Amino acid sequence: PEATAPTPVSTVSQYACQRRTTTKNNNKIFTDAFEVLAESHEFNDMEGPCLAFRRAASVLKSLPWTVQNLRVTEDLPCLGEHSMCVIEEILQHGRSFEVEKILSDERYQILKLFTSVFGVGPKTAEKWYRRGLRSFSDVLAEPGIHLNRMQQSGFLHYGDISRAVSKAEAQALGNIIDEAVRAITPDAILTLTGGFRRGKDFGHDVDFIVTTPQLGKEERLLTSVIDRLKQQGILLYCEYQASTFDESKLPSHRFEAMDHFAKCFLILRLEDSQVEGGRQTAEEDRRGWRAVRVDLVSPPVDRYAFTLLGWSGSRQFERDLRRFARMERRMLLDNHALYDKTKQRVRSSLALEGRTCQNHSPLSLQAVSNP
Ligand code: DCP
Ligand code: MG
Repeated sequence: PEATAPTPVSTVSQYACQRRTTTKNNNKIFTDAFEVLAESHEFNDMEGPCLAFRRAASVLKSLPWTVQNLRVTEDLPCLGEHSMCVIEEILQHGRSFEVEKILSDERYQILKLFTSVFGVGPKTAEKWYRRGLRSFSDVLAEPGIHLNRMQQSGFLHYGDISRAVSKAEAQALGNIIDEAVRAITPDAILTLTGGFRRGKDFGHDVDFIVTTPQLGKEERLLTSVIDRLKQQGILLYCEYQASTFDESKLPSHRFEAMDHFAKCFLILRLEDSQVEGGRQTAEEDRRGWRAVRVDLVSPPVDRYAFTLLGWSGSRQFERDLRRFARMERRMLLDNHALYDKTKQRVRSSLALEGRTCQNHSPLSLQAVSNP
């Protein structure tokens, strides 16, 4: 229920992992504005303000009520002066002029367009922009621009992979991957993770963890799965990264570092007929299939809990979980392990299973308790 009387704000934690958050966002008008501001700072390589706006958005997303006056926000954590000004503007005028200025800025628009291509990050987008390129056709016609394989398929499948993936499509992909892993190892473990595990209705990709109950047997699982998808003719793109996992290493301090497990970034061909209830297709889209982004990660089974925890997201939740571990528990957490600095030992995965392994069927789309 959209309560108007705020719950006591003093109970809202500064850590996303200590806030119960549903998929219903009661403050979208504010959080959309913060997302634009965060992105614009990201394009200007200003990490501090970028993270500050993302943190502010995350706090507002956790509120079971809509912010209706500035006073109630005064006691909320993570809302700085700048965020407050934006909220005030929106409360007064229904919109933020600062945000509108960014949205109409050419550089912002172009960088946003370029980074929407799979394989193009802010650095590449900025490089293209500085060369005077302003559209996809500019980029594709520019002599001397080398597109890597990922970017080439990003352009090739642009329309499909910029369209959101639905729950039904995620489920259909789950069935395809399930069949592939089980043909290779009947007792394989397959789990849907990422945004769909948090109960989101739509995602930009579908994330899965695949492993085997026998330690070490997971090493060749992913390459076998990839071979099989290739044989089936549904592998449109694949970037495979072999494992560089070293179990003697302590958890990393850095958040943005990716984990070291074997993983692959794929684009798969999904037939409409494989999606329950059929796929919603527009008049002009009668091919009978679409391209979808899929990520697979394959940890050794004894690191399964940490991988599941690390890939369930959201990004802010993960960032704050690590910050919470470090600041409040003197522990280091990453996707591989949890290290207790006080006792100077690595904790077993069991300590985390209460939250992560809720015993629901591996491919179920049932949401976890804290999105
Ligand atoms: N993740 C992370 N750090 C990264 C990349 C990912 O912690 N650098 C984690 C958090 C994400 C999860 O992995 O929630 C999956 O990544 P996605 O980018 O697929 O994000 P989501 O699945 O949450 O959202 P979307 O619906 O956009 O796919
Ligand atoms: Mg995802």
